[in-house]
Amino acid sequence: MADKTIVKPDTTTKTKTAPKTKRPPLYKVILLNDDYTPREFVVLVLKAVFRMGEETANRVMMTAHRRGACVIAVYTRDVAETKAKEATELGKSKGYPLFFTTEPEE
Ligand code: TYC
Repeated sequence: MADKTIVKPDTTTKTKTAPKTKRPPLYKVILLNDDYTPREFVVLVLKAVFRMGEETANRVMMTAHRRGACVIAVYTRDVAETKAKEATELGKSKGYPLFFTTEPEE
């Protein structure tokens, strides 16, 4: 006798997980104002460590000078911390209290 079993198509849904291209969390490097570091020196450090042009470096320095702090750039944690440390060390080597800090981006 012929097999009359009805085979229903499999209609179960499979949830496809989109392949995740994970981006690493980013960290802001922040320049803090102080009363002692010469403006020209801050500009020099911004150009050397953060590869800014004269104009951008000047604008960033003046923003920190007027407002107390200025976000400079965002990088992966490692790069942000290394650059902040490097820039702070440059000031320290000249006896200036120039300070760069890092903070995770929301
Ligand atoms: N406020 C400093 C001055 O008047 C200049 C300065 C600007 C220092 C920005 C730090 O992040 C800074 N000499």
